[in-house]
Amino acid sequence: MSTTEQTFIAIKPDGVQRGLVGTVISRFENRGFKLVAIKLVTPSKEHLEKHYADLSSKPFFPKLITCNGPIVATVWEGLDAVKTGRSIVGATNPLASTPGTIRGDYALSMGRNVIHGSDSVENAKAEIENWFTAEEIISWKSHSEDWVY
Ligand code: RTP
Repeated sequence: MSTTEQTFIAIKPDGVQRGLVGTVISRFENRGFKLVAIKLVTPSKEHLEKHYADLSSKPFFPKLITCNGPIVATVWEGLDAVKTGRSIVGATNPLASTPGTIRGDYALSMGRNVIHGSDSVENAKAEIENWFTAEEIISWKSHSEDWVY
């Protein structure tokens, strides 16, 4: 069953450095999702450790939690935002990411894959809480919604 959801999408340091912030935002706007939170942030190691806690046993974890520049943290809202968001993001490994997805169009390596997207509604909730306060999530009426749905 389709439900209205929120998902956490972050443009990673490589995406920011490459000037892909506008491109990523456009992809989500164009699909019909509503932006409800956004900020540029240079995360601490502790913040990244919390975000990637489920990957703490992986050999690449130390690299993952080493901050090498600002990221753009965003929250998007809409029908099936988590699953559809993941399909806009594309597969983790650029060898498997389909052209037309963000990673399929812009990424060539696992460590520099431009973007993060929540992979479940439960993780989206936890990630949104990790990156934003409740006051930073803006509830607003988009007039285009009536034409998307
Ligand atoms: P993300 O969390 O960034 O959206 O990525 P994901 O769900 O598609 O993939 P996940 O397994 O959660 O991995 C998180 C990030 O870790 C890096 N990674 N490197 N073998 C490797 O070197 C490796 N595997 C994963 C990637 O940057 C991946 O996005």
